[in-house]
Amino acid sequence: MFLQCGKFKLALERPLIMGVVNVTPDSFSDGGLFADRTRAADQARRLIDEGADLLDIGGESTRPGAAPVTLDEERRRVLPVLERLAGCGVPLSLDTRKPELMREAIAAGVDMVNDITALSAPAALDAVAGAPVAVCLMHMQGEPGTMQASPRYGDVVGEVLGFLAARVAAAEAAGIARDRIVADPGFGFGKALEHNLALLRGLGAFRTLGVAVMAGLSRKAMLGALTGREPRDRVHASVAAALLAAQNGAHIVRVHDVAATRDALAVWAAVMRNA
Ligand code: HH2
Repeated sequence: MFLQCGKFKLALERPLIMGVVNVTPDSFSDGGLFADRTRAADQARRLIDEGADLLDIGGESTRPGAAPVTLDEERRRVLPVLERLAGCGVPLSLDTRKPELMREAIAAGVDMVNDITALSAPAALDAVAGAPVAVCLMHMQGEPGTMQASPRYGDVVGEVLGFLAARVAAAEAAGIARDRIVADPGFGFGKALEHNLALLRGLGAFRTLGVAVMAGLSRKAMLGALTGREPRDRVHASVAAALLAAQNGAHIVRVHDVAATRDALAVWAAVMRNA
């Protein structure tokens, strides 16, 4: 199995590491650290040195309670960073829900569009369908501003899976082949701790979608709830969560701490090879 990702064709035989670079003043885990474009590009290169297989660049924080940013502001944050990273050797993903910015980033050479609203904005499918970019379709219940107020599910795995199956079908109908699609249950996006744990436990079910599966647990509030630690001190918990995600079927793990995740996955992969 492989993922067609712009200029790259990624083999999905071992879990891939997506390194996160937030070009934002307010992201929950690293807000403000890389808001400056030079710092963001330096951080991206550091993550590549640490072993990132791909990078996800974001210009809008979607942490619970975050306020939306305007198109102009988001563009001003991410496009110069994408330009600086052109030819960096790994695929570049843009984390955005704005179709106009998707088009501009594709024109600037981005390899993947990661959308927390699963390309549900009018014109989003059209914006990405004609280019060879990969797309990540993520599940979210509600909106970032209010999503953690009272998330409710009967059967969380079944409901998230049903939503993603419908979005994969919509993407295919728009002309996006399965080998370009990634599905992500959206840990922490309108989910209480028990929902996140059920999704991590049941991640294997998402393989039935027949597309690459991504999991993003890095430094999230659920790990704070389990350890009592602040976001920057959740590295160990994040590595454990990434390992469990890989064990349970994730093809791609989206993380802030690439070096630590890389080491843990190297041990896991060696054990699995000889199992
Ligand atoms: N999580 C965040 C943002 N984008 N995209 C996908 N596909 N999956 C995720 O789990 C996911 C995501 C939130 O993390 P982060 O980017 O570090 O924080 P913020 O939204 O505050 O910038």
